[in-house]
Amino acid sequence: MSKKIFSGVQPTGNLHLGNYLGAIKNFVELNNKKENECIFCVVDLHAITVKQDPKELKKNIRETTATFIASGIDPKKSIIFNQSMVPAHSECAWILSCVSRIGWLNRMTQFKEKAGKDKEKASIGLYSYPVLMAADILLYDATHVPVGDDQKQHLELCRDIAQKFNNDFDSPNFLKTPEPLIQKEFSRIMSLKDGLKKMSKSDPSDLSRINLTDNKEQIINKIKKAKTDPMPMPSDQKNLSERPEAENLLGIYSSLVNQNLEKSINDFSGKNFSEFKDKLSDILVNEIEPVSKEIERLLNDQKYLDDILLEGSIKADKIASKKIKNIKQLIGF
Ligand code: AQP
Repeated sequence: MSKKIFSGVQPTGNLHLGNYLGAIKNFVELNNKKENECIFCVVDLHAITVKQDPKELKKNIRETTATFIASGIDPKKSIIFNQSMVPAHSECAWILSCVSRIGWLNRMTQFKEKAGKDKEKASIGLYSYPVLMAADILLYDATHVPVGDDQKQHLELCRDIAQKFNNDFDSPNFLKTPEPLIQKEFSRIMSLKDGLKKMSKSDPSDLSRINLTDNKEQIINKIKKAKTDPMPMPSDQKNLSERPEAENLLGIYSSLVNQNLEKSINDFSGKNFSEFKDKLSDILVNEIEPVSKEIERLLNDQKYLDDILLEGSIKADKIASKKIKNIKQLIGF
Protein backbone atom coordinates (compact mmCIF):
# COMPACT_ATOMS: atom_id res chain seq x y z
CA MET A 1 0.00 0.00 0.00
CA SER A 2 1.37 3.42 -0.86
CA LYS A 3 2.01 5.78 2.04
CA LYS A 4 2.06 9.55 2.28
CA ILE A 5 5.03 10.24 4.49
CA PHE A 6 5.83 13.48 6.30
CA SER A 7 8.57 14.05 8.83
CA GLY A 8 10.88 16.82 9.98
CA VAL A 9 14.20 17.46 11.63
CA GLN A 10 15.15 20.68 13.42
CA PRO A 11 18.14 22.53 12.00
CA THR A 12 19.67 23.07 15.40
CA GLY A 13 23.13 21.74 14.50
CA ASN A 14 24.97 18.60 15.58
CA LEU A 15 22.69 16.05 13.96
CA HIS A 16 23.64 12.85 15.70
CA LEU A 17 23.45 9.09 15.74
CA GLY A 18 20.10 9.25 17.60
CA ASN A 19 18.55 11.31 14.79
CA TYR A 20 20.12 8.93 12.28
CA LEU A 21 19.08 5.59 13.79
CA GLY A 22 15.81 6.87 15.27
CA ALA A 23 14.57 8.78 12.24
CA ILE A 24 16.73 9.44 9.17
CA LYS A 25 17.56 5.79 8.35
CA ASN A 26 13.84 5.12 8.38
CA PHE A 27 13.28 8.12 6.05
CA VAL A 28 15.74 6.61 3.58
CA GLU A 29 13.98 3.24 3.57
CA LEU A 30 10.62 4.91 2.99
CA ASN A 31 12.12 7.11 0.25
CA ASN A 32 13.42 3.98 -1.48
CA LYS A 33 9.97 2.39 -1.79
CA LYS A 34 8.69 3.37 -5.21
CA GLU A 35 5.04 3.60 -4.18
CA ASN A 36 5.57 6.07 -1.29
CA GLU A 37 5.16 9.84 -1.55
CA CYS A 38 7.63 11.37 0.88
CA ILE A 39 8.06 14.88 2.21
CA PHE A 40 11.02 15.63 4.47
CA CYS A 41 11.07 19.01 6.10
CA VAL A 42 13.85 21.02 7.70
CA VAL A 43 11.70 22.42 10.49
CA ASP A 44 13.30 25.82 10.97
CA LEU A 45 10.18 27.33 12.59
CA HIS A 46 10.52 24.70 15.31
CA ALA A 47 14.20 25.57 15.74
CA ILE A 48 13.42 29.15 16.82
CA THR A 49 11.37 27.96 19.81
CA VAL A 50 14.73 28.36 21.54
CA LYS A 51 17.09 31.24 20.75
CA GLN A 52 19.15 30.78 17.58
CA ASP A 53 22.00 32.78 16.14
CA PRO A 54 20.78 33.88 12.66
CA LYS A 55 24.06 33.01 10.91
CA GLU A 56 24.26 29.63 12.62
CA LEU A 57 20.63 28.91 11.77
CA LYS A 58 21.24 29.56 8.09
CA LYS A 59 24.27 27.27 8.18
CA ASN A 60 22.34 24.57 10.05
CA ILE A 61 19.44 24.67 7.55
CA ARG A 62 21.92 23.81 4.80
CA GLU A 63 23.67 21.23 6.97
CA THR A 64 20.41 19.41 7.77
CA THR A 65 19.53 19.42 4.06
CA ALA A 66 22.98 18.04 3.25
CA THR A 67 22.54 15.36 5.93
CA PHE A 68 19.24 14.20 4.40
CA ILE A 69 20.87 13.84 0.99
CA ALA A 70 24.15 12.37 2.27
CA SER A 71 22.19 9.75 4.22
CA GLY A 72 20.45 8.60 1.04
CA ILE A 73 17.26 10.64 0.57
CA ASP A 74 16.90 11.34 -3.13
CA PRO A 75 15.63 14.89 -3.74
CA LYS A 76 14.33 13.81 -7.14
CA LYS A 77 12.07 11.26 -5.50
CA SER A 78 11.14 13.01 -2.25
CA ILE A 79 10.29 16.63 -1.51
CA ILE A 80 12.92 18.25 0.70
CA PHE A 81 12.17 21.79 1.86
CA ASN A 82 12.40 24.14 4.80
CA GLN A 83 9.26 24.98 6.71
CA SER A 84 9.62 28.77 6.82
CA MET A 85 9.41 28.93 3.00
CA VAL A 86 5.82 27.67 3.07
CA PRO A 87 3.57 30.21 4.86
CA ALA A 88 0.68 27.74 5.31
CA HIS A 89 2.55 26.09 8.21
CA SER A 90 2.35 29.20 10.39
CA GLU A 91 -1.22 29.98 9.35
CA CYS A 92 -2.41 26.46 10.03
CA ALA A 93 -0.61 26.33 13.39
CA TRP A 94 -2.55 29.41 14.56
CA ILE A 95 -5.86 27.96 13.46
CA LEU A 96 -5.13 24.62 15.13
CA SER A 97 -4.00 26.35 18.32
CA CYS A 98 -7.54 27.70 18.59
CA VAL A 99 -8.88 24.15 18.35
CA SER A 100 -6.34 22.60 20.75
CA ARG A 101 -6.93 22.61 24.50
CA ILE A 102 -4.47 23.91 27.10
CA GLY A 103 -5.01 20.75 29.16
CA TRP A 104 -3.71 18.65 26.25
CA LEU A 105 -0.54 20.70 25.91
CA ASN A 106 0.02 20.69 29.66
CA ARG A 107 0.54 16.95 29.45
CA MET A 108 3.41 17.11 26.93
CA THR A 109 6.51 15.70 28.60
CA GLN A 110 8.96 17.16 26.07
CA PHE A 111 7.98 20.71 27.08
CA LYS A 112 8.52 19.84 30.72
CA GLU A 113 11.96 18.39 29.91
CA LYS A 114 13.04 21.21 27.61
CA ALA A 115 11.67 24.08 29.69
CA GLY A 116 13.26 22.62 32.83
CA LYS A 117 12.66 24.24 36.18
CA ASP A 118 12.14 27.73 34.81
CA LYS A 119 8.94 27.20 32.82
CA GLU A 120 7.93 30.86 33.16
CA LYS A 121 10.90 31.88 31.04
CA ALA A 122 10.34 29.36 28.22
CA SER A 123 8.98 30.77 24.96
CA ILE A 124 5.30 30.40 24.10
CA GLY A 125 6.56 28.76 20.91
CA LEU A 126 8.26 25.99 22.87
CA TYR A 127 4.97 25.33 24.66
CA SER A 128 2.86 25.28 21.50
CA TYR A 129 5.49 23.43 19.42
CA PRO A 130 3.32 20.27 19.13
CA VAL A 131 0.51 22.31 17.53
CA LEU A 132 2.89 23.52 14.81
CA MET A 133 4.00 19.92 14.39
CA ALA A 134 0.36 18.88 13.92
CA ALA A 135 -0.07 21.62 11.30
CA ASP A 136 3.04 20.37 9.44
CA ILE A 137 1.64 16.86 9.20
CA LEU A 138 -2.04 17.63 8.60
CA LEU A 139 -1.42 20.10 5.76
CA TYR A 140 -0.10 17.26 3.62
CA ASP A 141 -2.72 14.61 4.51
CA ALA A 142 0.21 12.47 5.69
CA THR A 143 -0.79 8.89 6.41
CA HIS A 144 2.45 7.94 8.19
CA VAL A 145 4.99 9.90 10.20
CA PRO A 146 8.39 8.28 10.86
CA VAL A 147 9.76 9.59 14.17
CA GLY A 148 11.90 8.57 17.12
CA ASP A 149 10.22 7.28 20.25
CA ASP A 150 10.41 10.72 21.91
CA GLN A 151 7.85 12.14 19.45
CA LYS A 152 5.16 9.52 20.07
CA GLN A 153 3.19 11.73 22.44
CA HIS A 154 3.21 14.63 19.96
CA LEU A 155 1.83 12.33 17.28
CA GLU A 156 -1.01 11.27 19.56
CA LEU A 157 -1.79 14.93 20.16
CA CYS A 158 -1.79 15.54 16.40
CA ARG A 159 -4.44 12.85 16.02
CA ASP A 160 -6.55 14.42 18.80
CA ILE A 161 -6.29 17.85 17.17
CA ALA A 162 -7.33 16.45 13.76
CA GLN A 163 -10.33 14.67 15.27
CA LYS A 164 -11.46 17.74 17.21
CA PHE A 165 -11.16 19.96 14.12
CA ASN A 166 -13.19 17.46 12.09
CA ASN A 167 -15.87 17.33 14.82
CA ASP A 168 -15.95 21.09 15.42
CA PHE A 169 -16.43 21.80 11.72
CA ASP A 170 -18.59 18.80 10.99
CA SER A 171 -16.19 17.45 8.38
CA PRO A 172 -15.54 13.78 9.04
CA ASN A 173 -12.10 12.66 7.87
CA PHE A 174 -11.22 16.09 6.43
CA LEU A 175 -7.98 16.22 8.43
CA LYS A 176 -6.41 12.78 8.15
CA THR A 177 -5.27 11.15 11.40
CA PRO A 178 -1.72 9.92 10.77
CA GLU A 179 -0.05 6.77 12.07
CA PRO A 180 3.35 7.04 13.73
CA LEU A 181 6.12 4.89 12.27
CA ILE A 182 8.45 4.16 15.17
CA GLN A 183 11.18 1.54 14.96
CA LYS A 184 10.19 -1.46 17.04
CA GLU A 185 13.60 -1.70 18.65
CA PHE A 186 16.33 0.84 19.45
CA SER A 187 14.00 3.78 18.83
CA ARG A 188 15.61 5.86 21.57
CA ILE A 189 19.38 6.20 21.48
CA MET A 190 20.83 7.40 24.75
CA SER A 191 23.76 9.68 25.60
CA LEU A 192 27.24 8.10 25.54
CA LYS A 193 27.87 9.75 28.90
CA ASP A 194 24.61 8.83 30.65
CA GLY A 195 22.53 5.84 29.60
CA LEU A 196 19.42 7.36 31.18
CA LYS A 197 19.53 10.58 29.13
CA LYS A 198 18.48 10.84 25.48
CA MET A 199 21.28 11.50 23.00
CA SER A 200 20.58 15.09 22.09
CA LYS A 201 21.94 17.94 19.99
CA SER A 202 21.69 20.37 22.84
CA ASP A 203 23.72 18.33 25.34
CA PRO A 204 26.63 20.61 26.25
CA SER A 205 29.07 17.69 26.09
CA ASP A 206 30.12 16.80 22.55
CA LEU A 207 31.34 13.46 23.95
CA SER A 208 27.71 12.53 24.70
CA ARG A 209 26.91 11.99 21.03
CA ILE A 210 28.30 10.82 17.70
CA ASN A 211 27.69 13.69 15.30
CA LEU A 212 26.98 12.82 11.70
CA THR A 213 29.82 15.19 10.78
CA ASP A 214 32.36 13.41 13.00
CA ASN A 215 35.45 11.95 11.35
CA LYS A 216 37.01 8.55 12.04
CA GLU A 217 39.27 9.75 14.88
CA GLN A 218 36.42 11.55 16.63
CA ILE A 219 34.17 8.50 16.43
CA ILE A 220 36.85 6.17 17.79
CA ASN A 221 37.68 8.59 20.58
CA LYS A 222 34.05 9.06 21.63
CA ILE A 223 33.39 5.32 21.78
CA LYS A 224 36.60 4.81 23.74
CA LYS A 225 35.41 7.44 26.26
CA ALA A 226 31.78 6.24 26.33
CA LYS A 227 30.63 5.43 29.86
CA THR A 228 30.39 1.75 30.79
CA ASP A 229 30.36 -0.12 34.09
CA PRO A 230 33.01 -2.23 35.84
CA MET A 231 31.42 -5.58 34.97
CA PRO A 232 32.18 -7.69 31.86
CA MET A 233 29.76 -7.58 28.91
CA PRO A 234 26.33 -8.97 29.87
CA SER A 235 25.52 -12.58 29.10
CA ASP A 236 21.72 -12.23 29.02
CA GLN A 237 18.95 -9.64 29.01
CA LYS A 238 18.11 -10.23 32.66
CA ASN A 239 18.74 -7.06 34.70
CA LEU A 240 20.11 -5.30 31.60
CA SER A 241 17.97 -2.27 32.38
CA GLU A 242 20.08 -1.84 35.51
CA ARG A 243 23.09 -1.37 33.22
CA PRO A 244 21.75 1.42 30.95
CA GLU A 245 25.09 2.28 29.32
CA ALA A 246 25.76 -1.35 28.33
CA GLU A 247 22.19 -1.66 27.09
CA ASN A 248 22.51 1.51 25.00
CA LEU A 249 25.84 0.56 23.38
CA LEU A 250 24.52 -2.92 22.60
CA GLY A 251 21.38 -1.31 21.17
CA ILE A 252 23.45 0.96 18.91
CA TYR A 253 25.49 -2.03 17.77
CA SER A 254 22.39 -4.14 17.10
CA SER A 255 20.69 -1.36 15.17
CA LEU A 256 23.77 -0.84 12.98
CA VAL A 257 24.31 -4.52 12.17
CA ASN A 258 20.58 -5.09 11.91
CA GLN A 259 20.25 -7.89 14.42
CA ASN A 260 18.30 -8.37 17.62
CA LEU A 261 19.69 -7.58 21.05
CA GLU A 262 19.82 -11.23 22.08
CA LYS A 263 22.17 -12.09 19.21
CA SER A 264 24.46 -9.14 20.04
CA ILE A 265 24.56 -10.16 23.71
CA ASN A 266 25.55 -13.69 22.68
CA ASP A 267 28.29 -12.34 20.38
CA PHE A 268 30.02 -10.48 23.23
CA SER A 269 28.86 -12.37 26.32
CA GLY A 270 31.39 -12.11 29.19
CA LYS A 271 34.00 -10.29 27.06
CA ASN A 272 35.72 -7.03 28.03
CA PHE A 273 34.07 -3.77 27.03
CA SER A 274 37.27 -2.76 25.20
CA GLU A 275 36.91 -5.63 22.72
CA PHE A 276 33.26 -4.75 22.10
CA LYS A 277 34.07 -1.06 21.77
CA ASP A 278 36.70 -1.76 19.08
CA LYS A 279 34.12 -3.65 17.03
CA LEU A 280 31.47 -0.99 17.61
CA SER A 281 33.89 1.76 16.51
CA ASP A 282 34.70 -0.13 13.29
CA ILE A 283 31.04 -0.50 12.43
CA LEU A 284 30.23 3.10 13.28
CA VAL A 285 33.14 4.41 11.21
CA ASN A 286 31.97 2.30 8.26
CA GLU A 287 28.45 3.67 8.52
CA ILE A 288 29.04 7.29 9.53
CA GLU A 289 32.30 8.26 7.80
CA PRO A 290 30.88 8.13 4.24
CA VAL A 291 27.89 10.22 5.38
CA SER A 292 30.15 12.73 7.09
CA LYS A 293 32.39 13.05 4.00
CA GLU A 294 29.39 13.52 1.73
CA ILE A 295 27.94 16.20 4.05
CA GLU A 296 31.26 18.04 3.83
CA ARG A 297 31.26 17.79 0.03
CA LEU A 298 27.67 19.01 -0.28
CA LEU A 299 28.27 21.93 2.07
CA ASN A 300 30.83 23.23 -0.40
CA ASP A 301 28.05 23.58 -2.95
CA GLN A 302 25.64 25.96 -1.27
CA LYS A 303 23.84 26.80 -4.49
CA TYR A 304 22.93 23.14 -5.02
CA LEU A 305 21.49 22.92 -1.50
CA ASP A 306 19.61 26.22 -1.81
CA ASP A 307 18.15 25.11 -5.16
CA ILE A 308 16.94 21.82 -3.63
CA LEU A 309 15.17 23.76 -0.85
CA LEU A 310 13.66 26.25 -3.28
CA GLU A 311 12.38 23.56 -5.63
CA GLY A 312 11.07 21.53 -2.69
CA SER A 313 9.29 24.51 -1.19
CA ILE A 314 7.53 25.29 -4.47
CA LYS A 315 6.23 21.70 -4.60
CA ALA A 316 5.27 21.69 -0.90
CA ASP A 317 3.56 25.07 -1.19
CA LYS A 318 1.32 23.77 -3.96
CA ILE A 319 -0.03 21.04 -1.68
CA ALA A 320 -0.15 23.08 1.53
CA SER A 321 -1.77 26.20 0.09
CA LYS A 322 -4.61 24.13 -1.34
CA LYS A 323 -5.25 22.51 2.05
CA ILE A 324 -5.11 25.78 4.00
CA LYS A 325 -7.58 27.31 1.55
CA ASN A 326 -10.03 24.49 2.31
CA ILE A 327 -9.38 24.83 6.05
CA LYS A 328 -10.16 28.56 5.88
CA GLN A 329 -13.33 27.91 3.95
CA LEU A 330 -14.52 25.41 6.57
CA ILE A 331 -14.01 27.85 9.43
CA GLY A 332 -15.84 30.65 7.65
CA PHE A 333 -13.04 32.99 6.55
N1 AQP B 1 18.22 10.11 20.94
C1 AQP B 1 17.36 9.84 19.97
N2 AQP B 1 17.05 8.54 19.66
C2 AQP B 1 16.19 8.25 18.65
N3 AQP B 1 15.58 9.21 17.88
C3 AQP B 1 15.87 10.49 18.15
N4 AQP B 1 15.45 11.64 17.59
C4 AQP B 1 16.04 12.68 18.23
N5 AQP B 1 16.84 12.25 19.20
C5 AQP B 1 16.76 10.89 19.19
C6 AQP B 1 14.52 11.72 16.45
O1 AQP B 1 15.13 12.50 15.44
C7 AQP B 1 14.12 13.22 14.74
C8 AQP B 1 14.51 14.65 14.62
O2 AQP B 1 14.57 15.22 15.91
P1 AQP B 1 14.60 16.78 16.05
O3 AQP B 1 15.88 17.31 15.64
O4 AQP B 1 13.47 17.38 15.33
O5 AQP B 1 14.31 17.11 17.56
P2 AQP B 1 14.60 16.44 18.91
O6 AQP B 1 13.85 15.17 19.06
O7 AQP B 1 14.29 17.49 19.93
O8 AQP B 1 16.15 16.14 18.86
P3 AQP B 1 17.24 16.47 19.91
O9 AQP B 1 18.53 15.94 19.47
O10 AQP B 1 16.80 16.08 21.29
O11 AQP B 1 17.34 18.04 19.81
P4 AQP B 1 17.47 19.09 20.93
O12 AQP B 1 18.63 18.72 21.75
O13 AQP B 1 17.65 20.36 20.15
O14 AQP B 1 16.19 19.05 21.68
C9 AQP B 1 12.80 13.03 15.49
O15 AQP B 1 12.02 12.07 14.81
C10 AQP B 1 13.25 12.49 16.82
O16 AQP B 1 12.28 11.62 17.37
